Amino acid sequence: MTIPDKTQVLIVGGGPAGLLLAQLLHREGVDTVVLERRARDYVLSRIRAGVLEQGTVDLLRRAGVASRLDREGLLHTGVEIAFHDERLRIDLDDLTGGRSVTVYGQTEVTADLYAARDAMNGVVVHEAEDVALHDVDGSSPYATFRKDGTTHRIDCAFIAGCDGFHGVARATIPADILKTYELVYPFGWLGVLSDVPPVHDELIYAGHENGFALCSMRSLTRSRYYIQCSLDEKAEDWSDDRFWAALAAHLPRDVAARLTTGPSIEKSIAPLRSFVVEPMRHGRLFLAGDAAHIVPPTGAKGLNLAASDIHYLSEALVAHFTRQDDKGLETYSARALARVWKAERFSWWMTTALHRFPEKGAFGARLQQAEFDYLASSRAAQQSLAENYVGLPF
Ligand code: RFL
Ligand code: PHB
Repeated sequence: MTIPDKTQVLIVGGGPAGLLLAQLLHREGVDTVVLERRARDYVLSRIRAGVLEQGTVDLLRRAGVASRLDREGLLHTGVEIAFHDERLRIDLDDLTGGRSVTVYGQTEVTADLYAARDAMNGVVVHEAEDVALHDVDGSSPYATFRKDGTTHRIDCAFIAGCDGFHGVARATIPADILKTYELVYPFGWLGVLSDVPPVHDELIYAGHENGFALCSMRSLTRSRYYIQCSLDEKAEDWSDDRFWAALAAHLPRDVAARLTTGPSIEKSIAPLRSFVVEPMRHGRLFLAGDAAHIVPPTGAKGLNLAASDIHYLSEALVAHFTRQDDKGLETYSARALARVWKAERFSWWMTTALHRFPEKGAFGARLQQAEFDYLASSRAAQQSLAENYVGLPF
């Protein structure tokens, strides 16, 4: 692969946000180069999100990368919320007038996007080290990086910072321009992937006095489970037996009784955080996805927000290159943030309603019970949950 010395849009980060942007721009004749810090195999083996909003599925279809998703994705027309031993089905289809979500792993979305990138002979520079962005607020931005010991420079018209929470793009924006909003939760999620049939045919988000648990899946034979854990836990300290016993102790008894256990394929701990930076644009640098915002995973919004950012950004860049229309670029940050903050609110609300917060005491626990009872008794409350869970329009 030869590394070009210029491109129209330089994309930092070869995760789902970066590759989806590359794909959408390619279809409109806009040239891109993707710089990714990690090796391709590493990127393709990361286990993350599992739930796609309908808007994300539609966008992946428009991008021409949904044929496997359409064959293998599991359509879910409902989701369960449990509290202690009580269970409540939220009928997404009925409450939202026919909308639903699709269970299809982020790992698969990323693999499909890489296959599309290969098919277009698109450049992804893997193991790009020390990526640095220059003159982003001038008229001729460029990136420098090292690959196999050689330093490269790529000039471009715009840079898309799709390099996740720990990336370099956000750090390029001067601190006095960027405003950061952050809430760190005093716990994490311990997740396990296992080739056992899921305990239920829909997801179960379970609030419990022992802590939150989530029963999710990747297919009818592969389960993904999470339990709330303290931040000083280490995944290595959790044997499979210890995990299955803890999971059963976080679920309604009738669900726990039906659990099928087996060896884990992957086990990891993720901290929970709410985080937003404003604005999402500085000069010719545009942030998208986890580079600009993080949600706790409770509402399944992270990947879906990355997708809606990329929808706005791709439209704006295409308008610039094909019609010399810069309105979309000028309004990108405000449009994206309007949707981001609603997803932040929803993810914070689901996290707060269902996790164990010992520091909130007996009053906090009663409020959580009241929250669940209200949800169980009010179609309006269920409708609010459902419309957010299937995803607000973009
Ligand atoms: P990514 O996926 O982090 O990709 C960023 C890429 O940039 C690269 N990079 C760099 N490249 C070059 N130079 C540098 N200096 C670089 N620094 C970093 C990285 O190697 C990486 O390849 O961000 P992106 O594309 O914005 O995508 C966001 C999503 O990955 C994320 O929001 C979701 O995974 C969040 N999430 C979920 N989202 C959902 O919508 N539904 C879910 O069900 C859901 N479940 C989850 C989740 C995230 C989780 N974890 C582990 C944080 C469950 C979990 C457990
Ligand atoms: C997952 O399957 O990994 C998953 C599903 C729903 C969430 C978070 C993670 O809210």
